[in-house]
Amino acid sequence: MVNSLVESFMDMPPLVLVAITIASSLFLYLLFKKDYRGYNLPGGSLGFPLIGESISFLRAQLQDRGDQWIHDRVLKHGPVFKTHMMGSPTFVITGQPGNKFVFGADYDIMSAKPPKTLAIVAGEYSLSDLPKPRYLLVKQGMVSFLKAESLQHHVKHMDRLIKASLLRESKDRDVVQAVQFMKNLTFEVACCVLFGVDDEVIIKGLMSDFAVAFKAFWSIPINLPGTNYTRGLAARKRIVAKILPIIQKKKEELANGTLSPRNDVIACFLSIGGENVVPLSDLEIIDNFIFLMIASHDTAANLSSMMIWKLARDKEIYNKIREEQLSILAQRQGGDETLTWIEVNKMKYTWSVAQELMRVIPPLFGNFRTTTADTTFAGYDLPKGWQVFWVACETHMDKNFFEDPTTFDPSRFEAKKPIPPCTYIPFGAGMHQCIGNEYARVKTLTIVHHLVTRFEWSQVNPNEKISRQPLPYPSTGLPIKLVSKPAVL
Ligand code: HEM
Ligand SMILES: *[C@@H]1O[C@H](CO)[C@@H](O)[C@H](O)[C@H]1NC(C)=O
Ligand SMILES: *[C@@H]1O[C@H](CO)[C@@H](O)[C@H](O)[C@H]1NC(C)=O
Ligand SMILES: *[C@@H]1O[C@H](CO)[C@@H](O)[C@H](O)[C@H]1NC(C)=O
Ligand SMILES: CC(=O)N[C@H]1CO[C@H](CO)[C@@H](O)[C@@H]1O
Repeated sequence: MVNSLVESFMDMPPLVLVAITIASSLFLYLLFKKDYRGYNLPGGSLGFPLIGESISFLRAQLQDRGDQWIHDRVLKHGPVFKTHMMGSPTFVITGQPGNKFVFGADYDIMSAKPPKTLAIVAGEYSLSDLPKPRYLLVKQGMVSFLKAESLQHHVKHMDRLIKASLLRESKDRDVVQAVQFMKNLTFEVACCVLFGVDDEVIIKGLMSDFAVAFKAFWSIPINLPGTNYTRGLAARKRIVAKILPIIQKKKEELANGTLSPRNDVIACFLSIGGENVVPLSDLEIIDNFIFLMIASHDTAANLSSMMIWKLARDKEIYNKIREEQLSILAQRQGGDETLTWIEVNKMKYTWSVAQELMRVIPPLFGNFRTTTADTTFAGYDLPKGWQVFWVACETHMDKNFFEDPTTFDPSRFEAKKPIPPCTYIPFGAGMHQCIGNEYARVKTLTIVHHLVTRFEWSQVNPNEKISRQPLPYPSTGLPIKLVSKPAVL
């Protein structure tokens, strides 16, 4: 068949051959690229049809050259350029004006819908898939737990869990895989504190279900037995089956007054109501439970393990942090065995180290939006349906905003001069800005507090490489020797 086709090509007059070649490339062109004549698009390459520049970008990330990949194109094309990633034509928008544009865009211009695989595992009602009015309502439910006024009542609980977990881990193992340990700890704290689920058997079960579900996000959505995607869907079913009875129980406890409406995020969801407000359905609660678990898990666990990494390598910073933490203990007025909200807020230097770490190595490299209408930015046309990719590295490493940007200097966050808006964006900004930043701060500071005051640790592989895929990725999972030492006070 192929042979005869080739033979018949050979027989054709050259002019016909040329015509066929032109026609077929035109067909391919129309198939893969819509016609954007008349649009003033920025510079950049759409790469190969379908795969575009995805592979080149992912390879750069793996070699920890993601920042450079972006920067090379900014130098060539300016702060806005076009490319093709994850199956769609994409605008990469960088720089302060660009960040302001993306973070300021409302639903009529851009949606923050995640990739399809995430929507299927997290469910059709998860936060970023909701229409704006419902989005605002569900987010209000999350914020009523995550805002500082509520969160401060959970510091003791968080502190007890973290201290116990660190002590257990240091007793049980000679070498601790810090990345996995911080994931386990983050998950346990999220179940107990964020969601008010403290049954150990259920937590263990959820942990293994989520581990399978997390794998499905990066999978190709093909529903065949044995694929990560199909396993992810099955894991979602098991998660739903575990959470439904918990929701039911919380409903009863809220009704008979044994559960406070601010006890945890699920209680907050169940307490949403009022005039003209349709309460959240069980499915809406479950989908957003899963969504929050996804939004909070890797990012917060990453920050904690990166702090462990940084403090193991930089004795000067370690000593300053230890000094700050010990002085907090020294000022403690007897009695209290656990950290308090006031004490957490005194950990200014420790947090400035975490902030600087997130400047140099942001847990989230960037994120996608999709344009919902034709729009313009910086003189360029952005057609409807394109992806927009914002990235943190360009402004984080811009010497106009951060003097001597390659130097690790936590004091830039203690300076009186405020950081210009939309230049430091580890938590994003604007409407979709992270609402878990306070929770992440309290959790990270509590872990560091106990680590520096009660433990000593060192890296087993001091030369371990850290790349991105796309989160910061220590190549051997950051093994550490963790030993507890006698309490100082
Ligand atoms: C160090 C830890 C964390 C980092 C670096 C981080 C980073 C981010 C970033 C950059 C965004 C904005 C995404 C965008 O605009 O495209 C975001 C959104 C969000 N984060 Fe976080 N996050 C962290 C922890 C958490 C935690 C602990 C929670 C929940 C308890 C959480 C919940 C959310 C939610 C719900 C959104 C979506 C907000 C919206 O779309 O309105 N995050 N996060
Ligand atoms: C994390 O939790 C899993 C499941 O409970 C356990 O098998 C594993 O050993 C834990 N890893 C670390 C480093 O704590
Ligand atoms: C499933 O996920 C694992 C771990 O992320 C990965 O190594 C494996 O290649 C994936 N399998 C498929 C078929 O994508
Ligand atoms: C309230 O409801 C919960 C869940 O049904 C039940 O376990 C508990 O005993 C009830 N408490 C009171 C005081 O009625
Ligand atoms: C530093 C760190 O903890 N990196 C981890 C961040 O999360 C991803 C995804 O789970 C891991 O692969 C990294 O090792």
